[in-house]
Amino acid sequence: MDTRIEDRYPTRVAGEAKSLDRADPTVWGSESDGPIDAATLASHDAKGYSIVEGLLSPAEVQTYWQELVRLSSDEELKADERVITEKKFGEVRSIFEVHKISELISELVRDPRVLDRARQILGSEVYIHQSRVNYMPGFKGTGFYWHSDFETWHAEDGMPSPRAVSCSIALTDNYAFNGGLMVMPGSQRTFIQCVGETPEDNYKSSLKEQEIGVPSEHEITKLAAECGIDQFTGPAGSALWFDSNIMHGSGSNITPYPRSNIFLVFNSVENALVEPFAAAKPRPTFIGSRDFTPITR
Ligand code: 6CS
Ligand code: FE
Repeated sequence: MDTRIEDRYPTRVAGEAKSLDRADPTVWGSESDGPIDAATLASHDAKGYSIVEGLLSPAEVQTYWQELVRLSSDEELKADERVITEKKFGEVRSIFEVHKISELISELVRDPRVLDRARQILGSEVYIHQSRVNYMPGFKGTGFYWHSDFETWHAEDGMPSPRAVSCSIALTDNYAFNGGLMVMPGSQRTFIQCVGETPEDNYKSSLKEQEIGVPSEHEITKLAAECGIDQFTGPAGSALWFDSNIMHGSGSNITPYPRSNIFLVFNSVENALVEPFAAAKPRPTFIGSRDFTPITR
């Protein structure tokens, strides 16, 4: 662990897990810093998430959906370590570093509708910490248990503060019944410590089913009582912006309707990764990028 950086969010503890107050803002920028209006910015600051209806047009959705189908049926790509398959049935579950694999998605990262919002929320220049497509296929897509992304990114990638934001763009209609993402509004203001040392190469199993870096049922119950649970549903093309530390999860999908989303994770260039705070070595760069060059158009 890099001794020069104070660990303000200790986690993967041995004893009893505690919940800590967040020592950082949720929104760093202001209304004049980008396209998000004051009311939406204030709501994002309070709830830790905000929704943009129709971020992509129906025509764009069609183009990106075809790209996702192309990627998931690329037999050569399936052998790539960046492709994670479902534990039980082997369907493609996620494709990481998709902004480097797909020219189309690398353009989306630079699109002002996306890049300018990320810069405004984080109040600085930004770079991509992680990008992925989560397919959540029909019938066999398994969900993601409750977790804070930042808890993992802090422990295993060395992200100092929760000054990162995810943009989840729906490429299929997101319903309550096909694995729509659930979030606990306001939970980003509390850092829930997790119990248990990080195993060697934890990512090789955690990206299929996370067991370490998962809060206790007691903590989740407390947080749900305080914050409640909202669910992101909406037509393809809508986008959910959510704070790196918001408690979230999704159920499995037994319906015929896939819930396929592109996730772009922006980190502030002021929050560059250091050594992991609770792991022996950093995860591979396709999961936690160590190229902090700001994105420019
Ligand atoms: O470990 C990670 O970085 C990934 N795991 C989850 C469950 N969400 C964030 C990210 O994709
Ligand atoms: Fe997550």
